[in-house]
Amino acid sequence: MHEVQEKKEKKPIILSGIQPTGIFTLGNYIGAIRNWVQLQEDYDTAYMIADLHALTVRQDPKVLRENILRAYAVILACGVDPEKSLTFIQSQVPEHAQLSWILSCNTQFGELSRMTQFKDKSAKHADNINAGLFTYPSLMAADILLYQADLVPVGADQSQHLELTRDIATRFNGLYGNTFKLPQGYYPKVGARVMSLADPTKKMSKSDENQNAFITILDEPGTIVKKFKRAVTDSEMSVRYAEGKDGINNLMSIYSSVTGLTYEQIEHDFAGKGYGDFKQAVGEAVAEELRPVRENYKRLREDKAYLEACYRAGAEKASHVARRTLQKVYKKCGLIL
Ligand code: ATP
Ligand code: LTN
Repeated sequence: MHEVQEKKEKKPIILSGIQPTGIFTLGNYIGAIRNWVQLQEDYDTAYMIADLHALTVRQDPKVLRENILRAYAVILACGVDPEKSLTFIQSQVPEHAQLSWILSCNTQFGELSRMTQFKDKSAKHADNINAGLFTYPSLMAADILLYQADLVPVGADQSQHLELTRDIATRFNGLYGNTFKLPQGYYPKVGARVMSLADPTKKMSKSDENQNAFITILDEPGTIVKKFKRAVTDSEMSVRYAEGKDGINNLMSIYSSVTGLTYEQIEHDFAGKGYGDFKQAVGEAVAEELRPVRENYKRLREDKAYLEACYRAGAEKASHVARRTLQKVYKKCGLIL
C-alpha cells in the first residue's frame, strides 16, 4: 500500500546547471535561477554548478575556486533549497566524468562539429581549441542522463546540446537496450531573454566587457538604479512596447517580470511620464527584488561550514543517484564496476 502511494507521488525529474564563470547577472536570475526555485515545488529537482564545463575555457585556479563557491552560495541565496533539491558541484560527483567518457565513445565527430557553441567559442578562443571544448556536449549529456531527467530548463542557446543529448541517448538505447530516459527542454515563458542595458539588441551577458551593460545579482541598490538610469533607450519619450523600441521593450520586460504587471498596466501607469521616471522605477523594483538575495548571500558566504556541509551532502546524495545509472551503463557496455 505504502509502496503504491509512493509510486503515485513520483514527480517528473528536472535537472539544470550553470557555469561558475563570473558573477551571475539579472539575466541568469530571471532567465534561469528564479525558475529553478519555483520548479522545486512541483518537480524532483537537481541543480549543479557546472565547474567541469568551465574548464573548457582557461581559468585562473584561484578565481575559479572563488567563483564555484560564490555560485553555490548565490543559488542558495536565491532560494534553491538543498533540502528540496539535489544541489551540488559537478566535479564532486565523479560519475559525471565517468559517464561522459562512455558517451564520448558513442558520439560522432560530425555531430560535435556541427555545434554552434563550439564554432563560436573556438572563434573566440582561437589559441585554445581544446578537446574538452569539442566534447563539451557529451559531458552535458552525462549530466542529464545520469539523473534520468524528464525536463531540462535551458536557454535557447543550449537547445542544440539538448537535441544531441537525445540523439546520444537514443543511439545508446538502440545499441544496448533501454538505459536512458529521453529528456525534453523546458523553456521559461517570461523573461527568457534579458537584453544588455548598453546594447538592447544583444543578450545581457556576464562576460560583457562593459560593466554598465549588465546588472549582477549582488549589485548594491544604488549601483542598480544608476545602471538603469544609464540604460540605452530611444528618443521618443513614451513608455510603450513597440517594434524598434528595443531598449524600452527590454526595460518593460524586466519590470514586468519583477512586478508581475502586464505591459498594458505599465503603459497606463507611466502614461505622460518621461523615461527618467520609468528607469528609476525599474531600478528600484529590481533592487528590491534582489535585496533578500544579496542579504542571504552575505550571511551564507560568512558561514563557510554550513556551505561546505551543504555541498558535501549534495554531492553524496547526487552520487548515490548517479551511480545507479552508471552501474547499468557499465554492465551494458561490458565493463566491470
Ligand atoms: P557568458 O557570458 O559566459 O556567455 P551567460 O551570462 O550568457 O554566460 P550562461 O552561463 O551561458 O550565461 O547561462 C546560464 C543560464 O542563464 C542559462 O540557462 C541561460 O539561458 C540563462 N541566461 C543567461 N543569460 C540570460 C539572459 N540575458 N536572459 C535570460 N536568460 C539568460
Ligand atoms: N551548458 C550549460 C550549463 C550546463 C547544463 C548542464 C545545463 C552544464 N550541464 C546540464 C543544463 C543541463 C550552459 O552553459 N548554460
